[in-house]
Amino acid sequence: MQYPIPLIGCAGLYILSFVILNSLRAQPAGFNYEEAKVPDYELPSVLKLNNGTQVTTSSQWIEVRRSEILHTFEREMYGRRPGKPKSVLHVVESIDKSALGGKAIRKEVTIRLKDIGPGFDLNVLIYLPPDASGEVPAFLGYNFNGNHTIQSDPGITLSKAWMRRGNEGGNVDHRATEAARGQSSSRWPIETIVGRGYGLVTLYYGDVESDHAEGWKDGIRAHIDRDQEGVVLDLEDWSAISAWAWGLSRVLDYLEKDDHVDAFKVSVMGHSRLGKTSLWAGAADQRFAIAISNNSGCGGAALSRRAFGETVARINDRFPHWFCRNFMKYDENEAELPMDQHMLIALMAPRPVYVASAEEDLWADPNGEFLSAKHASAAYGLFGMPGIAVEKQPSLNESVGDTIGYHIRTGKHDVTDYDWNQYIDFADRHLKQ
Ligand code: GTR
Repeated sequence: MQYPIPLIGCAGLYILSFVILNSLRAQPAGFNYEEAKVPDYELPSVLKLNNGTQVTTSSQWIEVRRSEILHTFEREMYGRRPGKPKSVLHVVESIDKSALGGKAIRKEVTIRLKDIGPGFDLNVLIYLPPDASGEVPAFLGYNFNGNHTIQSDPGITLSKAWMRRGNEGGNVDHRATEAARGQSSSRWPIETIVGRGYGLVTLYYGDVESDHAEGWKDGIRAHIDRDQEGVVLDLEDWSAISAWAWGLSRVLDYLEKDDHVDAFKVSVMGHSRLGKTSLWAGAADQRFAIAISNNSGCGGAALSRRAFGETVARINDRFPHWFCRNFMKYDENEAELPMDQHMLIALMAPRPVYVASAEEDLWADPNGEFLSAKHASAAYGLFGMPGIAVEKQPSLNESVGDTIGYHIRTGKHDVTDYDWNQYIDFADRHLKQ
């Protein structure tokens, strides 16, 4: 059968404009996407103390250099954070031992932050292997659109929180409806995760702070005014990313008490802005065994000085709430940063860390993510560990590295089964010996 020509024309045009629009959205115009146009830059040294002394031993790292770098990131980029809240209630809301047709145990837990404000709850969803009798290692990561989106399991409580997506993905007027169930399931291969002996722990990042410039008003930043040392913490001394990272630590507090999860073997994982969050969570809280950054890009794994794809000025302009006030000093001024993102990755040392890129995700600067991982390796050397152990970015769909893992896969900015399979293999290597 032949289609009438005008119909092909319209459909063709529609598809073409859809493809162009999508790629424009993924790779905004007016930014650098060419390696040859990366400016010359010099990275601050991971191994040089602020007073210029060279760090040569692991004890210098543990006792001095690590906290110097951590404080620099706190002061200049992500901000400080509060300590552990005093009054917290953990309520196990439900356990279903035959979830997903008997393939997993599902558990829902409320973490009620009582000293923060009435009804301030973190709603945690946990899947465990069906035969889990003792404690299992687990992946912990925020979801973007509510727990109910990670699987079309009708037993998951539908989130009542404000959603970033207004009228798409099953939301109406920024609130979830039944139609939102399972909308993000391609990013959460639960059966694979539990099938390989891991738990999956997730919660909606908007439970801690909604992701927009005024989100702090209903989030924890409106309620806490002291950092962990008891020093005054103004709103812009910290940031949404620090608040979200702090929330992950509160989930880990709960996991320390959960009989089914081994809290010494929790890998904190996140995609994109939540990958920036997982790296900062792992840096700030050394209880996390592994940190995993999936396509985290600018403000995450990618080196800021390369100004490839998204830049410091652009991220601060579009997302002024993600970083603390001081970070704005570096708009179009990356050379003045006293640190760069390789030092964020180095803050995991000697714990394992995994950085993943995607070929089409130029906005996130895949090579800048790789170079960060590579330059962080110096800190691992102090412990006699090889870090990434390769000089050049590997070919597509090849996972490399030792204590620092890395891959660049084909495809776009997303989380895929390929990514998860690498994370599970990496966790097997480091947590299951
Ligand atoms: C983009 C932002 C990136 C990345 C991404 C995401 O708009 O420019 O830094 O974090 O959002 O989180 O999906």
